[in-house]
Amino acid sequence: MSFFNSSRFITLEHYISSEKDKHPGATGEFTYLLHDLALAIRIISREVRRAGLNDIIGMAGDTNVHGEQVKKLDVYANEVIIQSMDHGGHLCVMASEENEHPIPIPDKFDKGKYILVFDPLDGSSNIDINVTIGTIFGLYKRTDDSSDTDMDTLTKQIIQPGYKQVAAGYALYGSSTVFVYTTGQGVNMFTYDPTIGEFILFHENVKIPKKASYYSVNEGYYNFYSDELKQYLQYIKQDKAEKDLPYKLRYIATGVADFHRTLLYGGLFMYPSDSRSPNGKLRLVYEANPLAFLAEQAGGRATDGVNRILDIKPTNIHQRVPLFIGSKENVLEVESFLKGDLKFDYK
Ligand code: P6P
Repeated sequence: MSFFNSSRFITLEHYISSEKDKHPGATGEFTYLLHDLALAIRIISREVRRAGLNDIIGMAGDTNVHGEQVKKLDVYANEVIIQSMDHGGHLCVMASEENEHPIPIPDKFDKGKYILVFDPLDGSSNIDINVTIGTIFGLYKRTDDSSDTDMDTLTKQIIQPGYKQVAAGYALYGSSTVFVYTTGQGVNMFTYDPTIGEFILFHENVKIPKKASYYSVNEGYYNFYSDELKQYLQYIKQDKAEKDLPYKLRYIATGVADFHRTLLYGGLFMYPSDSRSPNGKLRLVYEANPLAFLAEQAGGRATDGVNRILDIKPTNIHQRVPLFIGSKENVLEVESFLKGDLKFDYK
């Protein structure tokens, strides 16, 4: 199945610039910001691809041949993004999965009107087995012109509901490096060609299938799920070809990779709450909200099982949220079981 639907060689920079024209009054600041972010992703991609090699060339233990402190890849990715984005003059604050508190812009740099939230390396538990990992980001405009930089003020700037995002996207470090983003004008996908150092458009205005027979969840936690969710999981395992059942299970355990497959093939990716984790595991601000913006832009749906993810008002930067995301009909189907409208007597 080919998703290539662009017959022109268009680079990410060219596409971002051309999109600027679709935003009346766009200052171009946004264009520079995405350009800087794309640079950070190129640098992270290079290091991800060398990760195994780094161990061989003497980055054993926690120091390399130069006696330098070796950083874990997710710590390295975090620093690359911060150091690529803090001096462009476009941001007033950042928030990262790796930093407990907001990341202020150093006084020596100009500040701008945007706020960047990100998970620098999602799926880092998969790094050592060479399984796809990724970077997730969301972008907001500041809510007021306060120049205060105390942590409470900066936190208030960050914890906006997801529908306020002006852009969101992710990079996927898999068999190739892919960059996917939206500015509210649809979802576009680019593949990185390291031989020319450019991201090339390969799928424009991505639309998720309305429904598909794929589901993605960690079935290992089945016994901790609600009975309503168990009914759903048993229902989709039935041998009923006329209802496109059973669904096929796919689970990478890198959320952004499970989402990417769901965006292209359709179906449902979920990380539900369970009896041990009442709010699930995924983070609202820098994981669920960016993916939810992309899903809706591609014609899909994203909820916590009841509420639209993008409408949830965060109470803190790192709060967790249950996530059901993917094809609209697949998400509505699981929601019908969760609220008891659909039942399946599997006992
Ligand atoms: P589990 C990766 O560690 C992550 O945060 C997400 O990317 C992924 O969806 C989830 O955890 C996997 O968690 O409990 O299935 O191992």
